[in-house]
Amino acid sequence: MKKLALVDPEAASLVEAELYRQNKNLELIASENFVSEAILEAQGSILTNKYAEGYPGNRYHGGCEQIDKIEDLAIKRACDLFGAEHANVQPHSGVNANLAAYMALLKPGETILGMLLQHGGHLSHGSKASITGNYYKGIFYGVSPDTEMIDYDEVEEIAKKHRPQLIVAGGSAYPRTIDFARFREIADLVGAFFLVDMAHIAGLIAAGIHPTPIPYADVVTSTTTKTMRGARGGFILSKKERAKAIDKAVFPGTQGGPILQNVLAKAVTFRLASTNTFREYQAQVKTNAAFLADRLQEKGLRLVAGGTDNHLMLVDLRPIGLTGKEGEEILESVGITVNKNLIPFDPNPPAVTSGIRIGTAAITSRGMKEREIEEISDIIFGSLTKDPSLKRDIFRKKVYDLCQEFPLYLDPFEFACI
Ligand code: DSN
Repeated sequence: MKKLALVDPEAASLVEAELYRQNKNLELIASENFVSEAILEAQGSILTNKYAEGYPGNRYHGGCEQIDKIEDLAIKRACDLFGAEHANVQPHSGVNANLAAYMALLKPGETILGMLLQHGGHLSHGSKASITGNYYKGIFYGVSPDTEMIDYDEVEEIAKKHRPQLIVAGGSAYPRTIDFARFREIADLVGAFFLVDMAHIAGLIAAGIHPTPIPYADVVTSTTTKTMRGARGGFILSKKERAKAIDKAVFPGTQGGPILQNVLAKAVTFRLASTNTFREYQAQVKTNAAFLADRLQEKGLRLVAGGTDNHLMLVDLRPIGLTGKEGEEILESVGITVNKNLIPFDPNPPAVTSGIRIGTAAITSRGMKEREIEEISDIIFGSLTKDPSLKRDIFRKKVYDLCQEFPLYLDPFEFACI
């Protein structure tokens, strides 16, 4: 940041302040993580100077010799890591990856059967609030009111009734394992394509800790952030037969030139994700999530779907008389960052909600394990009350001390990612 501080001290001081915030707070937002310094370096590299519309060997700009090698490297590493036949590493984000995949598979106005946003799905799976629900017709499945898990028989019933052209699995707040094989059977029954958006669980899948969707899905979309702990951006995996349509739908269909510094950072992300260190890290993410879920339940908090199989959990705050918004604000006041989140059958609107979503990917990157999780569960449970006599500064100090013990970005070679 030395150059930035010289050229634009105001901007540099905001980055410094954000680094301080990241360092001194416990990050429990399930979609966030701390990337290695290698990723930061790649994303800040001189590749930002280049335009390269098109694909390796077939560009609309000159001077792409090195760029082609970099994109080929990212593609090969993505295919090797996930066992896919084709990868497109150009989508600027997960939503862009989904948009391009829909464009490759569907005609405007055709029907997408996705998971209800309120039950753990994602805006880009056909919600009316997103272009995906306006350009295509979104219909939805949810979770069972009894188990709060996906009811596959209900998915089958809805699919048979509405005959969608595409079924989407995956989401942003579903704590249980997804049965991709069953989804494939349902898609085959009604002649639909099957797409898996694995953005949240991609790291677990890369490490072999969550079943892979690759043998079952026509197309798999993802980001390289979240559990992947890498570049800001998206990617699409598919069988060879869909490669041409997917590539055309990304460029020129929905994007212009790729963000090449991020393509480079994606290549680095896939390399890091193929190491034993990464597999151990993912195992600890899952262990930490299960441990935290158990501790919170032992203390009496209600978890949606009874717990977690992955990196995230949803806590229903209604039994302790709080809304999700209040829970998020209270935890923020003691230095814990989470997000308010709708829970299945939530009576509150999205700006209020009845739940909070908690994930363990970021704190595990800092090196925290069961001992720290035990303390974090005490802090969360102890803070979550409206009682004005509560001494929040005591919890704030505990969070601060924990963060001091696991500093961020002080020594690139010590930081747990390499
Ligand atoms: N949907 C956002 C989240 O999970 O936080 C990002 O994909």
